[in-house]
Amino acid sequence: MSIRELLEQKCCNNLAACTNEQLYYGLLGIVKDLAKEKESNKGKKKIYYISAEFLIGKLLSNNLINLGLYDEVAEILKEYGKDINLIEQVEPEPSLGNGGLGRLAACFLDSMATLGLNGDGIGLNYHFGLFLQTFENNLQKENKNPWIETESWLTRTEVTYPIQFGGFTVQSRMYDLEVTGFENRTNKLHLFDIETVDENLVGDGINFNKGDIMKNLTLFLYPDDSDDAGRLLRVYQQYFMVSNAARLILSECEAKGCNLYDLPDYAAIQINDTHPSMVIPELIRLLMEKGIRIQDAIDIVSKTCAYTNHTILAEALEKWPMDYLNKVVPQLMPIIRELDTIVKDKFNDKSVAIIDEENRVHMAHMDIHYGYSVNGVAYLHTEILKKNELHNFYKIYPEKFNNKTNGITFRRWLMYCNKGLRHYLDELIGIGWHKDADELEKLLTHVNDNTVLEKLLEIKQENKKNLVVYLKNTQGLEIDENSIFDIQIKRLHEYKRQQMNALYVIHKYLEIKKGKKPSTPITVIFGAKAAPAYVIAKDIIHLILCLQEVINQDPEVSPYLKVIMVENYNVTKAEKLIPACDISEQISLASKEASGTGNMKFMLNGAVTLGTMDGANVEIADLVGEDNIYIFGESSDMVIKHYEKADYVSRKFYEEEEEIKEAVDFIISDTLLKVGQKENLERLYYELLNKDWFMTLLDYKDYAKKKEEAYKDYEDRNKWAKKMLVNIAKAGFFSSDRTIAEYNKDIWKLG
Ligand code: 26Q
Repeated sequence: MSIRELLEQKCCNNLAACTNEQLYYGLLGIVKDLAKEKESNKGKKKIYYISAEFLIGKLLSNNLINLGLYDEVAEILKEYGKDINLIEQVEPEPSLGNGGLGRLAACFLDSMATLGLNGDGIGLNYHFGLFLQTFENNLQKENKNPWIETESWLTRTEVTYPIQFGGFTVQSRMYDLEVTGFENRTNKLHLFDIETVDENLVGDGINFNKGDIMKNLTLFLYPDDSDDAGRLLRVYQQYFMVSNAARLILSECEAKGCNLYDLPDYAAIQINDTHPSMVIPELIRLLMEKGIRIQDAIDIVSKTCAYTNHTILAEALEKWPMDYLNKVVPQLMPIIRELDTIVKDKFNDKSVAIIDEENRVHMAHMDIHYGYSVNGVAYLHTEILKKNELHNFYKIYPEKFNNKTNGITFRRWLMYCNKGLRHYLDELIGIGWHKDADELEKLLTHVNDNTVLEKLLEIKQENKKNLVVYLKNTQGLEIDENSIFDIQIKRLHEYKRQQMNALYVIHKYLEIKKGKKPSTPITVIFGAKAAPAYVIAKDIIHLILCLQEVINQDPEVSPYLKVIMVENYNVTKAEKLIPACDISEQISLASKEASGTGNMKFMLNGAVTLGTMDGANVEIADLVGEDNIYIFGESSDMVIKHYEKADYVSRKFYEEEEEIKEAVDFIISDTLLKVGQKENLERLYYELLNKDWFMTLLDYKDYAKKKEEAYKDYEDRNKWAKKMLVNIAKAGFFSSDRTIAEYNKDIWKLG
């Protein structure tokens, strides 16, 4: 049946009379069926990517593109006066992740299917995912964020397992999502759930009774924060995820006739950060239940599991108290103790123990000892792991350590979100880059071609116009399409230093007030969610919202400078912001951002990076060369030394630099206190002055200088367009197809 006939059959007979809802749900059904037709479970060995987060974003358009149907469907709908852009608005966004790590997992699934690899994802079916953010009185408010509807991309399966916790058992159920590859096979994302979850448990905002596991196990994605409340629930979630995963993996392998001693020939398990680490003892336990001796079970599992590290922030490296584990998973304790004893017998080094002197279980340590591969996510990050954070492990197992620089799927982050650029590239350099991202380099032959440069500027302008309309419609914000769009969108964290960007905004505001006006107007755009319990992060959001109110409403200033805080920043909003960006802010304190992936998305869409030598910025700088990036700030080596010597004193910078003092003082000025809360602003002020753990004031001056340089260069449109072109041309390296090909070649080794 043709797509047109399918649409008529599934949506309503007269397409012109269909509502966008009818069209969306009709398309959902059609696409699900077509995706399933390409399902394949071929191949002896399978890679299982286990992750607590899969930030997949909306799926309709993405699946249409991957199935090669997007243009055809859009065209048919247009004939009937329907706009696919409005139809896709009907789809709720599943926010099953916090940020980078979750979005990376989603890009990886896309690339595995695109490369034709036999690889599935395994995770949890959170009913509300990450909270929905609203702003009230210039403060962040959290609300629940439902996404599961009667008709959705999820398919209920008949797979269920009894999962045992200390004192009670729950019955799981597996739901599947189709993962379409670009012009290739369909893989699956398996999300586990329980049927007793009670969505009515949620009261005001996102508060709920954390004690009733039967009712709340998969209610929420537990947010990335460091408070103690709910940590126990997180352990329940993690064990539930990995026990289901382990059972599924063993049953699939056995169904293929695998002798369990040969498990590593049938399965590779990638542990995405430490959240799924309990899969190691759980697999050992299940193998022992099947009659395999513990030493053999350990040996089998150690050849099957591989671990990816995504952070060097100590507070994010999971260490679970034995008390927690004794309560939640008593059946794992003898195994974890045995794994620890083997390590302690072998190595006389406390720093590599699994169970430490405070009776906490170090999940990463278990992964490194009992996995066959350990990887970081960008060159610098892996080097820091080897030289500093995990040095003692590197000395023991140098052969296990490897780097896999992150990547992004170009289907979503260029072909879909920037159709203007996509079509122009197709015209100019052909469509080879769709399958081989390195072909983007063909653009370089046009670097001195003014027609091409003009066209790139034109596409960017069009994207900026679209964003202006979008922000007007969604948040009632007025911005000047001819201003510089300077954008920082990512989770709110002190190490990412949104506060440094805000200090510059204050500086600029004060300058304009004094009569020094920028020759090109500037729009500084932020988008960020703060973990609900992360006090200072929420104070930084408060500061930005107060600045937005003061600056945008000041007629003296707003023609030259505007501040925008996008509400509820998520994948859908990123898809609109990134193509419209001129300057990409990647300003983390060097050594702290493992990789970053937003930086890659911006570059691919022709934004120029303003950043520190951190994470994958290092590789971006290397690829584009110093003329096409703005690098500032202290090096990671120096930063690490400052921490070692504990010699950074923020107050010194405040006292010695007038510009810094003025900006910091403004946080508690009458102007801001008029629109803001004293408590929040004062707390932030004192934090910057007395602690500033992520060294904002250290890098501020260099940051401001580089930013001014970028603003000035922007005015030479031709020169700027060349920078855009080089950034696009050199982005091929950051295709997640390249990353996944490397994982497969070095770690998974599927045929
Ligand atoms: C840990 C313990 C308790 C509660 C929450 C957590 C937790 C949750 C989420 C810890 C970390 C995360 C997420 C981390 C993350 O997103 N890391 C990012 O991973 C990206 C993909 O590799 C990198 O590009 C980013 O640099 C890194 O910050």
